[in-house]
Amino acid sequence: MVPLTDTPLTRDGKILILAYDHGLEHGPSDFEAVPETMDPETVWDIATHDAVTSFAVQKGIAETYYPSYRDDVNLLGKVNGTSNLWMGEYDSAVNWTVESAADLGADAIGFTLYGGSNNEVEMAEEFRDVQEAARDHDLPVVMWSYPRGQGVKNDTKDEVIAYGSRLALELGADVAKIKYPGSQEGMEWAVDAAGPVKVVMSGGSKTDDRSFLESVNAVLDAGGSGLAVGRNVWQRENAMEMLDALEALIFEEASVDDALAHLG
Ligand code: FBP
Repeated sequence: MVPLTDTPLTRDGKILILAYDHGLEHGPSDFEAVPETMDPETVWDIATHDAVTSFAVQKGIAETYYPSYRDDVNLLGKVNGTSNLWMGEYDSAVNWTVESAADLGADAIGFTLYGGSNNEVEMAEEFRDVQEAARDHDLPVVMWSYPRGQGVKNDTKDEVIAYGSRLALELGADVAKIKYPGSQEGMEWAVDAAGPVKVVMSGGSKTDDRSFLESVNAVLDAGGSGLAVGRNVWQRENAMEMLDALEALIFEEASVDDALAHLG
């Protein structure tokens, strides 16, 4: 494993990844809630908040904007992804090489693995190549570990989510990004299953302030290392205030009520 304390991916051992690959994964409708977020610069500006330990984007958004933000943002190069227009079994095209991301200055690499998909074998082989190339560049690897597809009847079951975090350990990731199982117990199982791999919760669709912060708090109480979040930050008009709240909760051990006080 890459010692994460020596990388920009963590702050005091905790992680807050801001994700903005939704234009590829979901399409431009995700930007309707706050139309300014269609312009990547709006979200790059949000990513300069101190709470954000790295910003996860695809190659095109990285190549176009990272040169203007390299002093203020740590880049997590998300090297695979698929559009919502794809209607086949779950899969994710490798759109970017680790070498190219490293040349641009990436601080970490991100990769989606759909365990249980009929494409799992090919995806695991692609992950092997990405992970080994990342090791050559001393870059930590974050696995978006989402068991999905024909082999998975219920992707929200605790056992399935813990299997996802275990896959990250087995295959050599440094951080596992998993869906929140819905309870602290479920999250504890997923954290245990990952061993020394740090586990972060995937933000999910936008919810109300308290429910969102309570789920983040449950993740931290379960031994999770933080959050990888997109819509629950930049689909809010007060994205910077939400990051103030998350900074208090994740890095300053504030209570949910104290964190909520940052929201106007
Ligand atoms: P959110 O916090 O908005 O859920 O973003 C996290 C993320 O993993 C993104 O990186 C990705 O685009 C999206 O969720 C994929 O979500 P799903 O596959 O569930 O549609």
